[in-house]
Amino acid sequence: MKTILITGAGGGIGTHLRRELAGKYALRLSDIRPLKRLAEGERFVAGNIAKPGDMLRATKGVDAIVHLGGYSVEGPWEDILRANIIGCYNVFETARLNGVKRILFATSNHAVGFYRRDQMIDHRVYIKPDSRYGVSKVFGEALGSLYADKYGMEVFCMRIGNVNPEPIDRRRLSIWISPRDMAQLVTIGIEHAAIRFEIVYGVSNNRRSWYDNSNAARLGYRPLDDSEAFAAEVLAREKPGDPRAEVAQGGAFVHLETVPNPAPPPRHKANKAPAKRAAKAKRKISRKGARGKR
Ligand code: 15L
Repeated sequence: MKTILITGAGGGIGTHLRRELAGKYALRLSDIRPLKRLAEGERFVAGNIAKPGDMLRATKGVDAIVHLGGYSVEGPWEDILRANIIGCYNVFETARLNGVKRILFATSNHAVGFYRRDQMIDHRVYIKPDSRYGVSKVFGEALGSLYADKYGMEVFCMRIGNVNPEPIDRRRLSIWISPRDMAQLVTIGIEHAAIRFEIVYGVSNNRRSWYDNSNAARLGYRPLDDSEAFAAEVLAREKPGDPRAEVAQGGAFVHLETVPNPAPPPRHKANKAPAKRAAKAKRKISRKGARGKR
């Protein structure tokens, strides 16, 4: 049985994959936060992707890596730099040092989110990131390309839409991927014999899709689900959004500076300073206020 390392295994996609891939692979789960309640066939390795030493330990002796770890939405540059640029580099570089050939990289629809919704795009279009987050995903794709060409690694980049048991809004009707379709795509990424460097879209067989996912189909991907089954319900509760977001495939990522992160990483030390300064200033003001009252 192959041993597969999943980075960021505690996040939403990791949690679905653990369930879907159980029994097929020995799963080595890595995350910055401890994972409790491991199932049979799972092993936890604590690891911060921003620390090369942690990743050197985590990637040792595995057959493939599913790299999900990182900052998963638009947010502060320092966080994205640390998790998605430095962290991504650490994963590829330590995999190379440990002789792990195959990496499945969780890139995102936000690498091309500035394409319009009325455009059909395939895996060969020029990148059009919609956010700093999207730029970081493009970095990972470029790094994968370099490691494939220069070091002979086998890199499978999945531009994932939104993994969820059900699509949650109009935009996600076009980019939704069910957990079982996600697991099918990941299995292809692990098992396909002829992968050198590939970009595929991580989406189900959605009627409303704006992706030509023929590269995934060529590799054998046959998604079982279609968001259309949920469309009436989703559209009935949809409220009009910002017009810029409504036009772009990436939605609100094209105009927001931060998108709420469902699983925020611990704050970096450098980012604590402004918060500390703000707290100090607040204490000073309240002391002044108290003095003023006397
Ligand atoms: C992503 O890339 C994010 O990781 C995920 O949290 C969602 O925001 C998703 O895109 C999306 O576009 O819905």
